[in-house]
Amino acid sequence: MPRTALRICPLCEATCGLTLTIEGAAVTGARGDRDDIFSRGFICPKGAAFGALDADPDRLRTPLVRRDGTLQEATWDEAFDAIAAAVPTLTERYGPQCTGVVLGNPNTHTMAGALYPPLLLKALATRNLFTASTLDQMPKHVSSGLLFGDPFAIPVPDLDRTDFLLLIGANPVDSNGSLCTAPDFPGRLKALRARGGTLVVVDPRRTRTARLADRHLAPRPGSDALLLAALAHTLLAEKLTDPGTLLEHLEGIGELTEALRAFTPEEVAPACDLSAEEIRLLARELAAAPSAAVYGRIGSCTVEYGTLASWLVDVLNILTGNLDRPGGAMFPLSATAAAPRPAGPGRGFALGRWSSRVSGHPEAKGELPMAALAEEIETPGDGQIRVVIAVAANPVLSAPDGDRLDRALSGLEFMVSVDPYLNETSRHAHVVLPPPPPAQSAHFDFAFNGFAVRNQARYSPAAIPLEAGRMDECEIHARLILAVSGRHGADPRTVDEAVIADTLARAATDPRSPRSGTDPQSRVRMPAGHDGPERRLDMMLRLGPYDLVLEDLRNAPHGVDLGPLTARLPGLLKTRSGRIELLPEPIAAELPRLREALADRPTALVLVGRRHLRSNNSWMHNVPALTGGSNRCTLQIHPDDAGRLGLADGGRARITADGGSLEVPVEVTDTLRTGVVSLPHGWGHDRQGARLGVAATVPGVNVNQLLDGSRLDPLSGTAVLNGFPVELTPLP
Ligand SMILES: Nc1nc2c(c(=O)[nH]1)N[C@H]1C(S)=C(S)[C@@H](COP(=O)(O)OP(=O)(O)OC[C@H]3O[C@@H](n4cnc5c(=O)[nH]c(N)nc54)[C@H](O)[C@@H]3O)O[C@H]1N2
Ligand SMILES: Nc1nc2c(c(=O)[nH]1)N[C@H]1C(S)=C(S)[C@@H](COP(=O)(O)OP(=O)(O)OC[C@H]3O[C@@H](n4cnc5c(=O)[nH]c(N)nc54)[C@H](O)[C@@H]3O)O[C@H]1N2
Ligand code: SF4
Ligand SMILES: [Mo]
Repeated sequence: MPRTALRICPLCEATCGLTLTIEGAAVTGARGDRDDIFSRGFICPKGAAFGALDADPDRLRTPLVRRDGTLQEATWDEAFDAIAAAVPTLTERYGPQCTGVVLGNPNTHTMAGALYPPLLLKALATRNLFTASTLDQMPKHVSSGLLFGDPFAIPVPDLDRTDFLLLIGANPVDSNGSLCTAPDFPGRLKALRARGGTLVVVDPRRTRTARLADRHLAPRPGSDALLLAALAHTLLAEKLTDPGTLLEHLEGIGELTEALRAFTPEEVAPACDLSAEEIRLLARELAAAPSAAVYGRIGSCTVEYGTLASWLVDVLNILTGNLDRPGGAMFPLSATAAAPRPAGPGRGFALGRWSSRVSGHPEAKGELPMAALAEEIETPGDGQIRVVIAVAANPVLSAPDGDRLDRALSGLEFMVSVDPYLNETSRHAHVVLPPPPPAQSAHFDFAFNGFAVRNQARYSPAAIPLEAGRMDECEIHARLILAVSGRHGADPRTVDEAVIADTLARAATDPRSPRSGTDPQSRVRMPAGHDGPERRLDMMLRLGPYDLVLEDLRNAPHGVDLGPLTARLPGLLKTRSGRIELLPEPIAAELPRLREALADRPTALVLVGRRHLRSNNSWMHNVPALTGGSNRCTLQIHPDDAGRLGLADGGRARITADGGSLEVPVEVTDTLRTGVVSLPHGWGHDRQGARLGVAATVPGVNVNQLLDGSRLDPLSGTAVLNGFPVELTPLP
């Protein structure tokens, strides 16, 4: 008899509630859970393929251990024995900085990825942390750190109440949203239009999102910081600013006005390839809207001035008085966040507290640029990385110059991958530790609830019991931490219990914590749960702002609605001044570089990426239900450019940039503006030694091979993945 079970979908940031159909130990169907308090039945093709993804025969079932040069199936004990025999010896020999930790995107989609990596870093005592953030949203963390003193204080558009939404470099109709968790993002955009609101999309491609908009601007890629600076300039020059109650929390508005003086619409227009009139009009509309939110994503982050653009997005929200008010850009408050504290000065946010060894890149939020990982492994000397622990990461395809990283990883003395697949990256590991498929894992969105357009909390216990021979990913992480730190064989629960004891002790004695002084017998201090991760979740809920316990979530399988977003200023500010620092010093120091960019003009051809609804970065090309159709690795080009270059639809071309060249199939389409071509990322599944049977049949090419890793947004260390120059030649 089939049964059903609820499971939050971990396949993108929308966190839809799914109803899984389960027969025996297999997921045979998935539909949207109509009673889910947040997603209300929405599902996309990826969620619908949950069962196929769960059952992918290429998923590893047992650990792999390298013996005589080849990866062979092994028991869990053998795998952790191998790690315990290697890592402590190497760190003793070379010092703790010989280890590097690489964290990929799915860590934000698992409980294990939220709870254990900080402990792993502490156990290794290394500063060599590389994550997908420096291929993604690090500019936003840096701008929030500088403006608000907290890199995680990222405001989200109050989608369901706003009157005006300006989307910059985001395509939520295909991506389903990012740094803005909103199941059925497309439906919410349509609802905005239906209630008389306005949607403006800024994107060099006429995306499916742009097609929903009232207005679509298609500027030259990489020019958003200039456009946003001109919008802010216009608000200030035309006295259209209205910060309202924010004013008392602002520092530096006079300095900001001065710093943006050069960025008039007339000055930026040629560099953006827009008209000064349309820029002025947009500024006036933004100011006139009863409520408005500006939101930027990948196309505003992984570009040359990513941190400046991310900062200006919130400068606009502040100047128009839309930050922290309903219908504007608001700060969510998740159920596992620390309970709000009284306002006051904080510790502030510092950049560049240390630098990378080889190129001297400043750290940001404790991370070094992923684009610098290969050189840190390859370059001999004190502090050379010789051991890599990669968790849910495939940088060989996701980061610039995968061929170089490929060579670098193959020269490591030891590598561990926690990954369900033997893929382009994990094939270099000495030990691969495979987590179970999602249906066998419990789920709670520690990360995405903090970016959700409505405050809510939902918990999914594992839908299917762990298959024999499987190990829960939380236990894998706990055992890994023990194995690398000389505590191999200890009970993995001790890892969680140490965190619980430590956190409760700190909460009780922290004078600014609203939970300080609670007596040891109070309900706040008595976490419960079936295992370590559940107990930690329960503890965080108890210490959190809503006075919830895990049992409350168990009793509400479709979720607990915690209401619309509410104002959080000034309590959340952690700057040294205790105010919003509008023109932080590192930003001011970057503005001269942006002034020089006023002289930039459209060049012959630049490349941008794109995402396909039925795909996700590098790891979903192995599921037949999600492949084929329009989900192809083609080079899209405007008909005018194709004609000029002698390229035909369905033909082939050679594309060349700084880092290398590739042969690509050509797709002619007028959805791009002229001067811009688009190639998606996550492809290039043609390397030996991977075990991705379906993906290998249609491998595509790795767009990141066009990059050499030297183009970075300097403040955040984020790779420039969009808007770099390329050349094209036809192939017979
Ligand atoms: N050119 C270009 N490059 C890009 C981008 C772009 O837009 N253009 N986008 C960038 C962005 S935004 C990102 S986030 C990065 C992503 O970069 P990565 O995180 O390196 O890439 P993913 O493809 O998400 O790979 C995730 C890995 O996690 C594994 N995995 C899947 N599920 C689980 C799980 O439950 N547990 C564990 N332990 N592992 C799991 C997969 O098998 C895969 O190996 O790529 C970046 N690269
Ligand atoms: N289906 C699907 N969903 C996903 C993913 C996926 O791979 N597939 N990946 C997930 C991840 S890891 C992330 S980070 C999110 C990303 O979520 P989004 O940011 O919404 O996704 P993208 O499709 O990368 O949208 C970026 C847009 O920026 C445009 N762009 C490029 N350069 C510029 C520029 O210089 N200026 C402007 N204004 N626009 C520019 C591109 O044309 C593109 O349409 O999506 C997540 N969801
Ligand atoms: S939109 Fe995202 S969370 Fe929702 S079903 Fe699709 S992949 Fe899953
Ligand atoms: Mo991402």
